[in-house]
Amino acid sequence: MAKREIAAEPFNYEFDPETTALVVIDMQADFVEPGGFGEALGNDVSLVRNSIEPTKKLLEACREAGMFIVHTREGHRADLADCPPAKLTRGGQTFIGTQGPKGRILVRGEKGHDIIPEVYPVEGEPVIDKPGKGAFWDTDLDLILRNRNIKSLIICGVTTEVCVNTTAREANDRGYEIIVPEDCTDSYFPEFKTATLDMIKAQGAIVGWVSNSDKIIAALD
Ligand code: TIU
Repeated sequence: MAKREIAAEPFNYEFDPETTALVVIDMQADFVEPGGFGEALGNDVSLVRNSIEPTKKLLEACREAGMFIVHTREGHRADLADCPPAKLTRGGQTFIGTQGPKGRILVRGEKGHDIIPEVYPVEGEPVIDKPGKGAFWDTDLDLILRNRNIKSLIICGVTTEVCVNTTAREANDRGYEIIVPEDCTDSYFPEFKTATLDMIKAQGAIVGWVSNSDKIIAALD
C-alpha cells in the first residue's frame, strides 16, 4: 500500500497502512459500563461511552483496509500476585479483586474484565493483557509490533489521560509515531481529555498527532 496522509494536528500525518497498527486500549466493561472498576472509583461511566461508536467504525475500516489490529485489557491474575500493593490499595480503599456485579473487579476471566461486544476482537487480532497503565510495560506488545514491522500506531480507547496517554508516551519513547483520533477516546474528566490531547500535539507533535475517525477513514479510502 502506498503512503497516505491524514488531516491532523499540529500538521498532517503521513503513514503507510502496512506499517501502521490500530491499538484499542482497555475497552472493557470494567471501564465503560456500570458496576466495574471505573464506577467503583467514583466515576460516571456514561462520560466515556461516546467514543464507542466512532471506535467501532474506525475498527471496521481498519479491518477492511487489512491493517494490523491489537487490543489491550488492564487486569490481574485471580490470585492478584501481579498486582502491586501500591495499586491494590489506595488511601485505605481496595476495589481490585473485590466482587462486583460483573464479577471480581479488574480480574482476568471475569465478565467486567472482558472487552465490550461493540469492539470485540476477531480472529487474528492479538489481545494484550497488561497489569499496568501502559500497554508496553511488562507485556509482549513491543515484540509483537516489531515482528510485524509496525512503525506507527493509531491509539484509541479509555481513558485518555491514564492508559491511552501512558501508552502513547511509552510508544513514542520506543520510536513509534502515534496518532490519537479524538472521538475514539474518552475520559471521566472532559477537561483531562482536552488537556491530554493538547499536550500530545503541542510543541510540533512532541508526543504525536491528533485527528479524528472520519479523517483517518478518509485517508484509508
Ligand atoms: N481510572 C482511569 O481513568 N483509568 C484506568 O484506571 N485505566 C485505564 O485508563 N485503562
